[in-house]
Amino acid sequence: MSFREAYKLVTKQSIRWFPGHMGKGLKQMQQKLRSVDCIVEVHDARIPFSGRNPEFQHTISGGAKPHILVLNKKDLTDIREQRKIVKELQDREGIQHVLFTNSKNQQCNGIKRMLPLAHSLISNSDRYNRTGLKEASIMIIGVPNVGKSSLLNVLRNKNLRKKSATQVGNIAGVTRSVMERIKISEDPLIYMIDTPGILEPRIADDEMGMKLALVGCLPDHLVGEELIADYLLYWMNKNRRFEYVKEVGLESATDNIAEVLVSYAKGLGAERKYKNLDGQIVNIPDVLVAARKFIKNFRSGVFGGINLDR
Ligand SMILES: Nc1nc2c(ncn2[C@@H]2O[C@H](COP(=O)(O)OP(=O)(O)O)[C@@H](O)[C@H]2O)c(=O)[nH]1
Ligand SMILES: [Mg+2]
Repeated sequence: MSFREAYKLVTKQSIRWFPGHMGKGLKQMQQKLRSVDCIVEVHDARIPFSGRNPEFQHTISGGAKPHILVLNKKDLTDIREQRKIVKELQDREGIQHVLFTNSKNQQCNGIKRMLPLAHSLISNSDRYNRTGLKEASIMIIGVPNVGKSSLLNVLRNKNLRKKSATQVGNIAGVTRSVMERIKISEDPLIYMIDTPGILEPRIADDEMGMKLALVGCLPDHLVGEELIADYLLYWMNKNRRFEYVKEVGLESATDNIAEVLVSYAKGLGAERKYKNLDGQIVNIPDVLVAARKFIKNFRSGVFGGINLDR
C-alpha cells in the first residue's frame, strides 16, 4: 500500500491567522523587552523543529539576553527522543538551553530545573551585573496554545503556593495582552511576564502550517476540522503509525480521509439530517463530529506519543 509522500494545500488561506491583537502584542513585548533579563520561549514538544516564530529570533532573542527553549507538553510525545532532540537543537540552531516540561505535573523535572537555570543565566549576564538590580524579570513567549500561561501558573504555585493568576485556555489565543509582572519567586526575587501567543504573519510552508494547526496553535474552525484530520491521517500513514485503523473501525489503512471519517462516524453513531435531491430528509454520517474526535484522540495521546517533525 502506498501513501502520500508530501502534503500540499489547495489554498494557504486556512493557515493564515494573524489577528490584530498579535501585532499589538508583539509591539508591547518589544517595548517591555528593555526591562527583561531572560527570555523563556515555550514551544510544543510535538513539533520541536518547526513552527517557532522567526520573529522571536530576530527581534526578541536577538539582543544578547539569556534564552531558554522550553518544549512543553512532553507527556504527549515520544520521550525516548528527548536527548536526540536537545542535541540537534544545539548543533543545528545553536540553542544552548533546552528543557522538556509537562506543565500539568508539579513534580516535572524540567519545571524544577527552570528557575535555577534562569537564575544562574541571569546572574552571569552582563546587564544584570551592570545595573546592580536585586530582582530579575523573565518574559515568557511563544506561539499560541503551547502552555505559556500554564507554565507560569505551575511555577507560581510551586514557589509561592498561591492560586492561579493567569488565564489558561484550550482555545488558541486566550491571553491577548502583555500582562503585568507576576512574582514567581521570593528569594531570589524573580518576576515573570506572560504574553499573548504570536504566530508568523505569513506561514509559507504548508506542512508547517498544518503541524501548527494539528497541535492546536491555530483555531480549529478557521483551518477546518476535516482538513486537520486529513493532515493527521497523512502523517500517520506516512510514518506507518496505524494505531488509528482499529479506532476508526476500518479493516486496513487508507489515505482517503472521507473513508476514515464516514467509518468513524458510523462507529460513533454520529449522524446528521440531510435533505437529498428528491427533497427527502435522510440521516447521513456526521463527519464533522468524527473529525473532531479523530483530532481529539491525537491531542490526548490515544494514538501514542508523537513527534510530528520526525
Ligand atoms: N497535555 C498537556 N497539556 C498542556 C500542557 N501545558 C498546557 N496544556 C494545555 O494546553 C492548553 C493551552 O494552555 P495555555 O497555558 O493557555 O497556553 P498559552 O496559550 O501558551 O498560554 C490548555 O488546554 C492547557 O491545559 C502540558 O504540559 N501537557
Ligand atoms: Mg496564555
